[in-house]
Amino acid sequence: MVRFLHTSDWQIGMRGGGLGRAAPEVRKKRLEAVERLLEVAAERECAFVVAAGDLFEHHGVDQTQVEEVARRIRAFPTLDVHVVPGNHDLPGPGAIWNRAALRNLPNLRVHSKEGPVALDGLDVTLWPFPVRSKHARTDPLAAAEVVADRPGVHVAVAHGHLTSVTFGGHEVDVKLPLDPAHVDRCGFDYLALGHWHGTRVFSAGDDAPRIAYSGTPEQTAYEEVDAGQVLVVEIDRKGAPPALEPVRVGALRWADVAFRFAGDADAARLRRALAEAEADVVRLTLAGEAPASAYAEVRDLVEEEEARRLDLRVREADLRWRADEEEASLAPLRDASLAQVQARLERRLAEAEEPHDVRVAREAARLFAQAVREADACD
Ligand SMILES: [Mn+2]
Repeated sequence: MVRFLHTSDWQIGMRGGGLGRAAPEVRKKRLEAVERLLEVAAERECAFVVAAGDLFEHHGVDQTQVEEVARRIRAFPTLDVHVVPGNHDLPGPGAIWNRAALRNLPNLRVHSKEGPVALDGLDVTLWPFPVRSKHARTDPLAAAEVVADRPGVHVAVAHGHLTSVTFGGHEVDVKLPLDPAHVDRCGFDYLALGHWHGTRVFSAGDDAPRIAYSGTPEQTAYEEVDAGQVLVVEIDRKGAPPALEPVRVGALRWADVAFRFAGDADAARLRRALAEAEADVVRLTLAGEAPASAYAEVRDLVEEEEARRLDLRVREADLRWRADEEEASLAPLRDASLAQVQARLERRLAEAEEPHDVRVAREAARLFAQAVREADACD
């Protein structure tokens, strides 16, 4: 029996990642997830770790981050980490893998060439298929040898898109085809994949779960499903169906909250919906037609949420604020200069398109109307 841990896509060293002020914390969480996955491997007595590419975002990753990764791998000296580079961390001159901090790690083995790797003391052969070019359009598995009649467990490791599955628009410019049919053709016991960030398991011809994406250990985007995990893989003997156990190692919780304004008490309903979203990073999509009278409460609520979450994104392109007669508009004003200001504010509101501009224009109109009413009351 052999048990090992399958991981990929650590994505260490992201630049902005579209996360704004949350970026430093997300970077820290990714390093912690690496530590946690190594702990899981040790606790489950995994014989080794396979890491199927994109462990680093790019070759220019900050030296501190690289050393933080190296320090964590070094802390588990009896656990060999077998890396097969992906499209973000290609091998070659100038590659991140050439940094001394990584090169000097005795238990980190970077496989930048194809060809069998027999693992010492184990009845296991690894078949790495590193990415050589981001633009590769040929399937490296097509040239893979048949191992069906060779003794021992054979584990292939690759990075790219399974040609049998359509996932959506992720990295559409990157063509890294992998045909799962080669698993049957060659007789691999397991194909460990990287590139997709959610855990996905596929059956081979014998209905056994022999093909899988482990997913990223720490979720990196809202679109990812079942991210934040690693796979503990157990194979009894050559040809036996692998047993796969997803283990959560990610710390950050992501949530997509969609809210449609539909009537009275909307602000209270929105408050409840947000309270129910137990997440560190929230994307709030507001849609529908909201009464202008709810504007201040919704704005306050969004500010509270921004303060209490690691990150909050508000999308409101499909949200319309219904002009509230008493709040935002006024009867025609007798004072010529006030009427001029009023006309300008209304024009600005009518012309605003960007959500931010609409918000500013609405707030200005509301404050103006309030000021005029207050002045009237004093007269
Ligand atoms: Mn990739």
